Amino acid sequence: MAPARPPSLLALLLLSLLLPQADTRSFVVDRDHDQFLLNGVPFRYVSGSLHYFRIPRVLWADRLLKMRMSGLNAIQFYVPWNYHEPEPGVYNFEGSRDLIAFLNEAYQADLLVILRPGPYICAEWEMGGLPSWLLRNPKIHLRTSDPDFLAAVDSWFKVLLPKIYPWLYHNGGNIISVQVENEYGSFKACDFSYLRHLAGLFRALLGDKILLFTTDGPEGLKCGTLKGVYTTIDFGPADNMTKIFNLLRKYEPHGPLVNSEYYTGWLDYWGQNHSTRSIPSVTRGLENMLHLGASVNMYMFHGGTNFGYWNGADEKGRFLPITTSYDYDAPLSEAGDPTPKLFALRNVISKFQEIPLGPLPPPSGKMILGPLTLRLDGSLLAFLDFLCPEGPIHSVLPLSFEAVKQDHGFMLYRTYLVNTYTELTSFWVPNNGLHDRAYVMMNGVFQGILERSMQYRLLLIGKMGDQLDVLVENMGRLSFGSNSSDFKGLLEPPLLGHQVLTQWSIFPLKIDKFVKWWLPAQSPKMPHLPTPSGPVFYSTTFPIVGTAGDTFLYLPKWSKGQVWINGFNLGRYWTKQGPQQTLYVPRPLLFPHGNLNIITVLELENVPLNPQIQFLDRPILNSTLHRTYLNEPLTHEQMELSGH
Ligand code: 6DJ
Repeated sequence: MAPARPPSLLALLLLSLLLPQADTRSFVVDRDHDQFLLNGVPFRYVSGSLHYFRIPRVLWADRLLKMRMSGLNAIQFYVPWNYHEPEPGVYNFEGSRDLIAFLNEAYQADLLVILRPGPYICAEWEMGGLPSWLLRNPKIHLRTSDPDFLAAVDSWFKVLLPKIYPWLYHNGGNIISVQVENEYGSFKACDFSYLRHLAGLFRALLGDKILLFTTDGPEGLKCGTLKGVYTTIDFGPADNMTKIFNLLRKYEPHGPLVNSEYYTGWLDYWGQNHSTRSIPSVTRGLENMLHLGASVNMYMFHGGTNFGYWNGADEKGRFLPITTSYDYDAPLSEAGDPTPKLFALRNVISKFQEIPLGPLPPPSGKMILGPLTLRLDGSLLAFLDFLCPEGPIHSVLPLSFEAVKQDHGFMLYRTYLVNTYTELTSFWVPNNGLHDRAYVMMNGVFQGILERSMQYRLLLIGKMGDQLDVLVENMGRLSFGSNSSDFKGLLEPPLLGHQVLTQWSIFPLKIDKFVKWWLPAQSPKMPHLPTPSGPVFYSTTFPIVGTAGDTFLYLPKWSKGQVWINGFNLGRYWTKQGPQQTLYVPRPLLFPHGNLNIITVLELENVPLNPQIQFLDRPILNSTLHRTYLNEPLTHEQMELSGH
């Protein structure tokens, strides 16, 4: 690897004029006294995680202020590589991807920064933050010293790290430490030359002064730690703190104890119960660690939202995609409201360090609207020419998303039957080769779904020449639990009876572009579709009288799909599966004062008889109940269920 070019003297001079005096600033480990020193003075951080990529940019300052007012003196966050390098060599640091603006806002809020640039971040984020274009080379070994992986990592970090260099604490910025990889010890490869390569790269691009560290769970310390890189650990309130810190001491005998991820809550999977962590358990654990003098980062302090297609997934015996909400039962709710957990934690923190004077901003105003009736725009198949204007790719065998450079979303696979099937014949994808969910149509008529990790088969009849369409949904690439790459699409040719289906036309769909361009008024009045409908677009326009507020979109009795507000992809809903029932709609997405807003829904399975939606003033994240709250106030029980 070529040595990095240091920033020019002029740049450093300008920087030292812009930022506070750099030469007195230092953040180091004091091994003699098991503590950190900030500018030579004993220091401990009480930090919280939030992810700028899960929060609309206009709300960053609000969340940061609330975190500072909660008594935190630092924040910790990841940098997702796939969010910033959408194509090899193409970088995006604009708008909600403006990492430097975020660092600056943290600076304004008087918060230090613990930075976690990966390259792998886990975080329940699509592919753990790695760009899916890496998989265009199907042989690549992610998170190892495979030269192809390292070359991509090196060129990314040669763009990213010089940007953050001026923001290092000793250069006058707010970044006090930088994490190398993420829970690497939990990954089976255990490739020390990869970890060493990363540490070397960080040193070359960031210099010798910055504190580098690793984070692992107790079982990951063996493969996740590296000499010369400070070892920290992660664990939650239910874990045995004494035992785990004693174990940490075997790897890092001297220096401050650090829990880099103290879990205030936990993530949610579709189809499982909503996760919570009780306030007493979380506060007790924090108090114990602060008593020991440990530095702590709370994961998450504010969770945010997996907008668009950005959710990750885990593999635990089966494929488990993460919900759109990343509320995490965190102290600051998904909508950025202080919760009782926040006040309880702030109270604990106040026993150990000063809390800034002044009140915490109150919860944001919430908006109730609707019910609104949506109008059918048409079935997805009817829009194929718009969704895939370049036309299909032809291939004897189906190709993966990665092979045709479709990163996210949906692809349609089409073939025509070469035989006639008069009796019900099973249709399926062998070897779990469907990633992740398929919506099957014969001559445009919806036949049902197939799903990854499930032994589903559909029973079809059809005659020679009939058109078979398989719409495949990528439900988010694995972020944890698998040691192999998560390709998407039809990874094996489907079978109809004993017949291997070949001769495919593959349509990569640009649905987000289409939604931005398509106006609901363009659709003529459409007749009702048969039920279940299969993939269909519904939409409507609606004005907001006066100002807009944060709100929660509820799609009662809708099944599963994707939803956009004013062209912004809010994410996936899966009312039928739960536990999440509402989608957070941040107020900046809405047009106030009588202007028209557009909502577009892609329902994948079945539209309710009454195709209505409603905007609620509270989230429902913990229910799979198939009842409608339309026009009714929530019952006491439902309020409790939704954490209110
Ligand atoms: O570093 C990880 C976080 O990004 C640690 N962690 C969190 C986030 O993903 S699940 C939730 C997880 N690690 C997987 C191992 C859990 C036992």
